[in-house]
Amino acid sequence: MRTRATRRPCTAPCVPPTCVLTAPSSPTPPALWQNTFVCLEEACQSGPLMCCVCKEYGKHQGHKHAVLETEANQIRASILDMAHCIRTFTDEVSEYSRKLVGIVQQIEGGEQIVEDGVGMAHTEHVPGTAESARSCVRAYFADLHETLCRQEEMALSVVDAHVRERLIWLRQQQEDMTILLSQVSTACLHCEKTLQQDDCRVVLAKQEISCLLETLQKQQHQFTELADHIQLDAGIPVTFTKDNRVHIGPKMEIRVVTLGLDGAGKTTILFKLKQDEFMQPIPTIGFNVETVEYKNLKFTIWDVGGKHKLRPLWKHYYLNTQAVVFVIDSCHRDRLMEAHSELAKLLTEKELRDALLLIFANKQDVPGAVSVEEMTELLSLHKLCCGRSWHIQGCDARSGMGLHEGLDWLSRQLVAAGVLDVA
Ligand code: G3D
Ligand code: MG
Repeated sequence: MRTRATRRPCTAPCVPPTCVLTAPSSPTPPALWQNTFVCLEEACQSGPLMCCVCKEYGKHQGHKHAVLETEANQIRASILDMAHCIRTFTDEVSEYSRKLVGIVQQIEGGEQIVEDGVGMAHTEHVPGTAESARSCVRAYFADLHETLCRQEEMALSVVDAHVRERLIWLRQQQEDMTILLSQVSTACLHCEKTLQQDDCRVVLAKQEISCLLETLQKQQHQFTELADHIQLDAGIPVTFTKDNRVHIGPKMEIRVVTLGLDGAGKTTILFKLKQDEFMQPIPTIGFNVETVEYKNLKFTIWDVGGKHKLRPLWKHYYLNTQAVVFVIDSCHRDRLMEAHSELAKLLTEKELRDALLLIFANKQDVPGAVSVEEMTELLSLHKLCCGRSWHIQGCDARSGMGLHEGLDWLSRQLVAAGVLDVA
């Protein structure tokens, strides 16, 4: 398909043709006889023509003057001198105006004549940049809409599966209770019958009755235990994660891995969060794992040993990890660069691409500890963590100062809406 020159209606202001200044070809008309001189006084420039009479007696008496023809020729020469500049200036303005017309056409788009394979010309609509930008916005939101619809379907299927399982369980319980009730009433009938019988028969039924009563007692015990453990509640607590997944249940489970150099305070943080009391940690050889419940979150925290030899093992804990807690010893300035290089390595790991990063600047209780601001600067954290969700929190693992603030940040990043209990 060949494209011919585009013809669109011109919407730009009309550009005047380039003016051409040339010296007059015909002789200049003669001046009126009395104006033979030109006054050169500054004050007379609004009416500079003078005649012989003015020069001798009139208002120009004693003023400097020049011959009219000479002065006029000088002015003509200076106009012609300017001609080149004026031509360039006019060309530049015209070129700029043409460009403006072109840009407006490119933004608005329009009709274009094209030739098809057999040489037939027809007009075709060429989209302008405005239309392309609108299409780009539409495509973006269509994509978003599609993703949201898919996420909504997935979330609904999670709710449906939860409801289905719950109803199956409840109906099973209903059936069990019906069976239990019928067993109890059969036993009651049997006991009632025995009560009506003569002494001999009552005595003969003793073993059977005690067996029956024992079974009933066992069943009652089992029922009480079950009833104590199960909360009969029609509520369906729903939580949304920031990536639009739905979680059903009072606590949302989050997998977190705690990393950092040996001695940074990882284990102390874990113990403090778990027991809310300081326990003297022993150097971690493998890992510690604890579940810490905080607000509507249930963190499964993996505390992995930070000694040099153990660091290659860190990667085994990355899978499905939603957050990394990186602990730095703020009072060990000479190990900051080592911490920086481990953190930098960590951030290149593919499996941790979407993981949140919470940095604990630990041991803030120690005098002379590096402050959060200084650490951010020293480790170039803005540059290092660019493009990911990260936060640095000062803390003191021994007293627990700052730990909950860190977990609060994690919870804010993970949960889009609090637990919405649909009761
Ligand atoms: P790790 O698990 O990262 O290797 P640990 O680190 O939790 O084993 O802690 C290493 C040492 O630092 C421990 O002291 C611990 O008590 C101490 N520590 C941890 N957090 C803090 C803190 O916030 N402030 C202070 N002052 N000390 C802290 P020991 O003496 O057992 O080596
Ligand atoms: Mg440890």
